[in-house]
Amino acid sequence: MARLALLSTSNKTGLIDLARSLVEEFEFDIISSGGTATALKEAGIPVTKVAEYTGSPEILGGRVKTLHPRIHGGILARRDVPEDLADLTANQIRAIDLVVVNLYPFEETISKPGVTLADAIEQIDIGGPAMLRASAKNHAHLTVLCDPEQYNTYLKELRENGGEASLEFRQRCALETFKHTANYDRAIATYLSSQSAEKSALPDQFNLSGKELQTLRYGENPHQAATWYQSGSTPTGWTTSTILQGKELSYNNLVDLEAARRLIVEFPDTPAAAILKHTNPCGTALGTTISEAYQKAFDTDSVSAFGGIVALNRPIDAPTATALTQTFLECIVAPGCEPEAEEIIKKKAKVRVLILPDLTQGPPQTVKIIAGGLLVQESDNIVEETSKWRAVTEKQPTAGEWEELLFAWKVAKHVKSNAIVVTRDRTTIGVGAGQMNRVGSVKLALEQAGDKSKGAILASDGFFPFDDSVKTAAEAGIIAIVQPGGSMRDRDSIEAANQLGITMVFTDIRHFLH
Ligand code: 93A
Repeated sequence: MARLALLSTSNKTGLIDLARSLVEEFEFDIISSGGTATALKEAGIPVTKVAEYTGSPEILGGRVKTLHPRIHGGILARRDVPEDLADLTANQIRAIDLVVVNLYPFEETISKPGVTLADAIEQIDIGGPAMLRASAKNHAHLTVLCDPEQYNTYLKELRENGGEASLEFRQRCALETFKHTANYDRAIATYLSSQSAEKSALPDQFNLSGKELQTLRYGENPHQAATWYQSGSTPTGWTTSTILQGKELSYNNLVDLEAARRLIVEFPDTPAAAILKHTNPCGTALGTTISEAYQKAFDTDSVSAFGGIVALNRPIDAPTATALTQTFLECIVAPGCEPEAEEIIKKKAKVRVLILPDLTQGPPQTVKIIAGGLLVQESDNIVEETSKWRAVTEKQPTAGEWEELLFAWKVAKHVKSNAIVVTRDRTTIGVGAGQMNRVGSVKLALEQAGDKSKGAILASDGFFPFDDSVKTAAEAGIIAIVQPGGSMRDRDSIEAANQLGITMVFTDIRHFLH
């Protein structure tokens, strides 16, 4: 007996060609729900209506079309279980070999302006997902297709395998199908929760849309598989970026790019450049032009800049492009790129260049996963205001020093704790990151700054537990310090600063970053 295919599709794209091949090339019989059967008949393809096959008419205005034991029995029967086969025979049910369903267009419907709740509810497909899930469950015995894009691959599979779809192929289709029905239900749940006063516990950004943006080559290390998903229902942030050129983006690239983006948006009013390695800035600077800012950032630590991630808050112009091509970089992100600059960077074909027109679009929350839970916190988006800071030493900062302190403080916020940043002329000259004791980070930052630390400014993301950091800073010639304050021994640090002629400011806010 010929094999049986069940076709029930809302989106009729590719339907006729598929059905014609099924009938003419592979000798399938076809059964279809009302609208699909009509479309096939009009194209001259032999088809039996589901209602004729089951003997039950479509009822409730189409709400019940395929929900029938002759359909679901034909899908779910295990062909290697005699009792199942006996049930089929006893109930005059034919085993179904192929199920092709695509669902009522729920998401399209709710995206239309003025859609009512009643319209949306009518577009919740019940029979379609039931057939898809049943078929995917029984993929050991049949093939399920849920998207017109799969039709040609399926026909190719039959042609290459003597008219049969391999188990591996059927497994892949089953997986696709469960992802598809899961997304479909998620879209319904998201929509309904948006309609009710009771919002879902997790914000929309934690709803993986299920849209795989990219299978990444690997994760943090080559033995870790990784995928980039879109979060939330609409594309935002990096999902909206354009890739101008370069090698494929990696997991680490994306993590670094995000850290770079967060840092660079601290400086909206002035051309600014940051170079990051392993999410820490090895150079950050402001300039009168973007190329000046980049050069200053690069000069902070030209050794670490090798293989770095660069973020610029102004479009790349020709002079900046020329400077960028002088060293090996992994990635560059900017809000734009002038055509001349594009030509220059092309010479370094491997460097990834991303255009992100709106660098400020960041997640409102961040998340960490721990065993058995998610830790969700607000992003560290506090607006820094020097007017709220307290100068706690006899020496008070000059107007210029206030600005420099603010610059250093904003950079320190984006350095892994314990973070110490030494700056002058709105340029980092030393960065101490991720040390387990604060004075260790102070020493690292000052060592990097070398002679340039004389007359420079130092920022600390957390308070000084002892006066040792102040003393070490003074020895190196630091003239002003910004730190949160709040230690039991603040007095010791303030006294040391007074004795050593250093200015110190408390922000009363700390910026741990782990
Ligand atoms: O209203 S339903 O949930 N009830 C059903 O029994 C049913 N069976 C198939 N929707 C149902 N379908 C869906 O109808 C399919 O998922 C497909 O989207 C659509 C195809 O209908 P037609 O063949 O009449 O165009």
